[in-house]
Amino acid sequence: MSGFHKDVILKDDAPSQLYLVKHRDFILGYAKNQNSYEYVMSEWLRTSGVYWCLTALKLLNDGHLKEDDLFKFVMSCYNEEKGGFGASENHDPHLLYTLSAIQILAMINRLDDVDKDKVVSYVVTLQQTDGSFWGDEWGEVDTRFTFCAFATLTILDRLSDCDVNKGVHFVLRCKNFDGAFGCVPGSESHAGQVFCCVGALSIAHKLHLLDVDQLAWWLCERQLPSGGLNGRPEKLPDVCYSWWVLASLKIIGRTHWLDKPSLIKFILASQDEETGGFADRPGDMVDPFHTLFGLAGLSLLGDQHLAKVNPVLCLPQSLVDHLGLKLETVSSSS
Ligand code: GRG
Repeated sequence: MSGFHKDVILKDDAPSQLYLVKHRDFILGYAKNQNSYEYVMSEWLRTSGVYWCLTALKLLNDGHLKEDDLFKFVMSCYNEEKGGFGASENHDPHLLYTLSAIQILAMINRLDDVDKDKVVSYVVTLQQTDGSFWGDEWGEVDTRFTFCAFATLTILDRLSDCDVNKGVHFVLRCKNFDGAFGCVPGSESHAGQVFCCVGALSIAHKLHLLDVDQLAWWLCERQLPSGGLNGRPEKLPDVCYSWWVLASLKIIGRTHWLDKPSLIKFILASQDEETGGFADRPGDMVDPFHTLFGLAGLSLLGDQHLAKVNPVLCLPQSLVDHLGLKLETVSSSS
């Protein structure tokens, strides 16, 4: 603990260089070892797990995963009747996994092999009269699902098939007195939800509706003396917020308000120098989720060894450019 914050103390001998090859081997080993405890226990989120692994490899400029196998896997999760994708074969479709599936198909250049009209229809029928989106037919509402819907539709070049203005209106109702956003109107501000709301507004080209400086202030307050970022006040730092917080700041043009060198130090200290991979914080177990968001955070911080990442879609910037996707950002100011 340090000062008045919940925090961690970085050890003097914590990793301080980026272990590129070890991270590649960690991700490839994770994908290959289908009998491991971790692999079996992650069936309920596999489509997202595959997206984290594939994106991590792309940021590492590595092309080792077999794209035909990935395509077969993604299509095995497709529900032809409903038009959405589930986490694994025979799992119910959900917007979370539909976005991951579409992100994977975009990365392996197979978007034309999916019935776009059906996927679009699955997404837009989940929009409610107040503009919010259900995650699936069971009716949970969350700003994560607005982001997933907007992102899926924009990758398919079909954003205008939903009611964008109503979606934006719902997002703005989730803004709190502190300038940040929660899951639903009136719920606690959280950096993950801020990312989803700022990302949705970027896709909709409505960033002018934000109070950028107030939001940037709240996001910068997430940085702790260790250099790491937390997701809300009085919580421990976690490498994944190097994505949710930093990407939000990137979209609103305020990354220079953070102490970048100390954030880089915290992210690097969260690597496992023996096995490869990143953990939520130094000394914990590594996993593909934190590995992607550690690498993506370092990419946003300008690491020259990594491919550039798009701050809204968390896809390689080269792919976003190739698809011609136009996502709004605010230019940096003092
Ligand atoms: C990756 C482009 C892209 C999109 C996915 C699903 C989604 C869209 C975004 C999720 C955003 C989110 C809510 C992230 C937070 C994840 C997380 C670590 C939650 C943990 O919450 P708590 O309360 O942890 O357990 P804290 O850190 O508050 O203690």
